[in-house]
Amino acid sequence: MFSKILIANRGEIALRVLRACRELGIRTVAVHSTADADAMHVRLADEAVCIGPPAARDSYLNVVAILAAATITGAEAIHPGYGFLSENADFAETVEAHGLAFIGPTGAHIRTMGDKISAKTTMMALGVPLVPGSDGELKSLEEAREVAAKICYPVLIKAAAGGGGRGMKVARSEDELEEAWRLARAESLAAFGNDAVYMEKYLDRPRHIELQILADTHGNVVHFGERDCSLQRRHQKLVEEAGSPVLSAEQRDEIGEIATSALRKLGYRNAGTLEFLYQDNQFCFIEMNTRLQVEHPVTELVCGVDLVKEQIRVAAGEALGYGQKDITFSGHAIECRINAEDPETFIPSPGTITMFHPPGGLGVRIDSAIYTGYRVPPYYDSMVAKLIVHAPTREAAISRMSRALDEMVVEGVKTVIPLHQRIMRDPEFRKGEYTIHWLEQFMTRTAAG
Ligand code: MV4
Repeated sequence: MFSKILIANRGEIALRVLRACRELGIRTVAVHSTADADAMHVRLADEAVCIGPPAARDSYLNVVAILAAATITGAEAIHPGYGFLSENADFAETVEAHGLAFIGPTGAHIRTMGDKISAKTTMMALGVPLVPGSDGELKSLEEAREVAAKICYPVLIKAAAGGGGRGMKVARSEDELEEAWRLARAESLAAFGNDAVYMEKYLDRPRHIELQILADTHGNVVHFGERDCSLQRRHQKLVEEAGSPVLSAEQRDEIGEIATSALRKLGYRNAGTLEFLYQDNQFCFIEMNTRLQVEHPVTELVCGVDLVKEQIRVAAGEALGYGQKDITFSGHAIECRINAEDPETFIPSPGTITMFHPPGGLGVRIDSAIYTGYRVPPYYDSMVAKLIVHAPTREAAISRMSRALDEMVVEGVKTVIPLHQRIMRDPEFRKGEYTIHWLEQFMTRTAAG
């Protein structure tokens, strides 16, 4: 096992990783920008190194400074958290070239999954179901026309380097195809410096369901079930649940078996998430995330597992020590992301938190690095806390979340707490009847004034 880990991140996830290290008896090195000198992860770590000015590109994305910090402190491994360098294949390889362990998959696997076309081609070859679409990259507008005619409109043109919906255009009929083709390529080139695109049949009312995977370096691969992340706005997730309100245990076993056997054949290691669109009782793989995700706590609560400890153990070469049949699912968990934003416009609201009172009680978990007097800096994303609840049933979890949201106090900055309170009380949400479009429609339907 490692004796010292450097945490290449900030905020709640830096604290989350630090807590796992503490429980494993591993010393921690925090890195921070000048804007984060008073951050909780810096205060709680055994050692802290300032790696640059506030802008992420000069600090949390500064590979040279992070490697220097690891070297001077004698860290043996780096945990990247999520965001920042977590899905940067070159970073993972550079870390390992310096004789340190990267707590995550190999650079090669990160690279394969980072390109959406190679991710799909790889998964298809391994027997994972996909959305009908082009066989890899579209080479010309003519080819786009032919594929669209075959799979039928509406279709989507997507960027190979995409993510977060950028470079993605719908064509509802052949007259819209040329424009979609041109815009998708232009947007993709501008955003990612790569104009490779592919095509998929457009699914009009899918749910976003993802599967949590964990693999060791001895060929053992397990899954920890699914999360339903359909409640999002402009590709920002707001509420996540485990399990999905629409999936049966049999369906979970079935997609879990397909996914774990695929990743076993691939020789994947560490944590990963397969993202699916789920519509008409069918799973269609769209992308894979090669990192720990923001919403991992809902999985931890229903499975009773510490995913960060598991990541560290397998990165140190330990075998899982358990199999799929040892993983059981108990009750229901919900996470609400608490962002320092206006609850109607989602405009960020940085500033000083004049009062923070976290909710508590049975089945309530808060993952957060804020405290009374903390200044939310304007340089990073606006999530200040994750409120996660666990209860025997979905209905009880929703009641518990409502209660916990009522107890939670964050003063001095605006937060999305009032929006979460409205969602938890909504009859459609309570029935579990929602798709990826639900939140946008809900905001319009219930708009103030
Ligand atoms: C789709 C889709 C419908 N049909 N693909 C959006 C970003 C990227 N992760 C994939 N996305 C979508 N791909 C097909 N064939 C709808 C979306 C989509 C979406 C997916 C997951 C979560 C939220 C979303 C919001 C809008 C669109």
